[in-house]
Amino acid sequence: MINNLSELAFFGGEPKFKEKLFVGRPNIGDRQKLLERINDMLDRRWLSNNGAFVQDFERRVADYLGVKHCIAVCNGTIALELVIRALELKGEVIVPSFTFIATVHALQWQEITPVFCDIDPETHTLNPWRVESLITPRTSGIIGVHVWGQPCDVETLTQIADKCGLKLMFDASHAFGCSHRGMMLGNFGSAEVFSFHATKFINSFEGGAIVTNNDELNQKLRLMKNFGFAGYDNVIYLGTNGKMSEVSAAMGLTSLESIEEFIDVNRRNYKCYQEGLAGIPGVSLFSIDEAEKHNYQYIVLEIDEAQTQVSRDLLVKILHAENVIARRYFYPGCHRMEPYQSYFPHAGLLLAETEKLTERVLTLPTGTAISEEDISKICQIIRFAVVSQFNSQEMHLLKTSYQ
Ligand code: T4K
Repeated sequence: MINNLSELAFFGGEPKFKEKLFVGRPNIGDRQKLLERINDMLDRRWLSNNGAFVQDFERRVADYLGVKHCIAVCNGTIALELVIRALELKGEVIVPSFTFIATVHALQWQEITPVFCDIDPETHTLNPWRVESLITPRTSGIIGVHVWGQPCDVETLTQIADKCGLKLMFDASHAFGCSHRGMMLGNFGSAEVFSFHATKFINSFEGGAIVTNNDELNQKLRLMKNFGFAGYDNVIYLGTNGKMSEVSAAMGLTSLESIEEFIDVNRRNYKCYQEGLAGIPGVSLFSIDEAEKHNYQYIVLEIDEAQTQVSRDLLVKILHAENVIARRYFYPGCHRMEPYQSYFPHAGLLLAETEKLTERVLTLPTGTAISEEDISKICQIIRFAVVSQFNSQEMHLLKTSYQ
């Protein structure tokens, strides 16, 4: 329990945590099993290029999602780039600004113009009605992002794409293990992309996957991720090196085998946060539809400064001082980062909800590295910071201190 302002680390108290608590601390899974796999891989001397672990990982991911094909790759960014190229997107592609920068870079890297679309403030995903208003003769596709594992409005986006002859793909980097109307994400659009980066729900150190129910696209992507080779000495596409290594697949398989445990821990953490934050004015926890499958991988808060008195940014400072390394995903929005800010300096005018959200949102640590006790302490810090009403001198100190 915190009773006095001087107990906050920001005002000179002992930090509530000795070690830093990070958002995105990796889940490890069965370490022994991983080491056995790595030994097996070394004994077999097969380290990359569509090895046995990669093939097994692809099969198991596809089975888990109920999707026809899974193509494992070296990271989520390359996965996005490969799908964009394989679908022959060009000209303009509609994409949210409220996403990790990789979604947008994957377009610009191929000299395709990202057209930033606003989001629905409830779901944090593309607002389909706004999508429609941005379509021009140069538009070739739409990329939806299931941010926090929250499904996009896939039905409306599919209708719009079909009606206007556009390609539709999804960045499902956050959404492994999540469903929409009973169907696993991974089954929508022409293809969906996952990230298995260390910070993700399922990780392969670095890694990613493309999943699709389209046989032709699957064939094409398999060749494109391996330089375009269609057999020894025969290149038939412009390809790249997108291959997943065997050691990554070994971690991916081990991670996948612990998926139920990870979900249980994340769900427990989510419930603890729900309880610990209940009733704090102006602090709301992003809600998860419990009727669907979910990975509970992100603990997302929205801070309404009009009610909390402390802004999101001051709260982040207070938490960091306590060694709780909360993050402002996805501040300030891709449209305010380079090169997009210079290319489209007025993009924000059409992104009112994105701009509001990037000022309000913060994510907190969860996963297997966090205990219920940790969460209870984090919630106490937030509650105290909001209800204690700083005087003007304290507020000045908070505002002017270096973070
Ligand atoms: N699309 C979306 C919607 C994405 O969110 C991402 C990635 C992608 C596409 C691209 O997928 P990849 O190409 O990455 O596969 C992190 C991750 O690096 C990034 O993968 C992720 N999204 C994004 C949401 O978060 P940063 O810049 O915040 O990373 P960083 O280094 O600050 O690490 C995040 C936290 O994790 C830190 O607080 C420390 C902790 N951490 C990190 C690593 C790597 C650990 O505790 N252990 C670790 O090994 O981007």
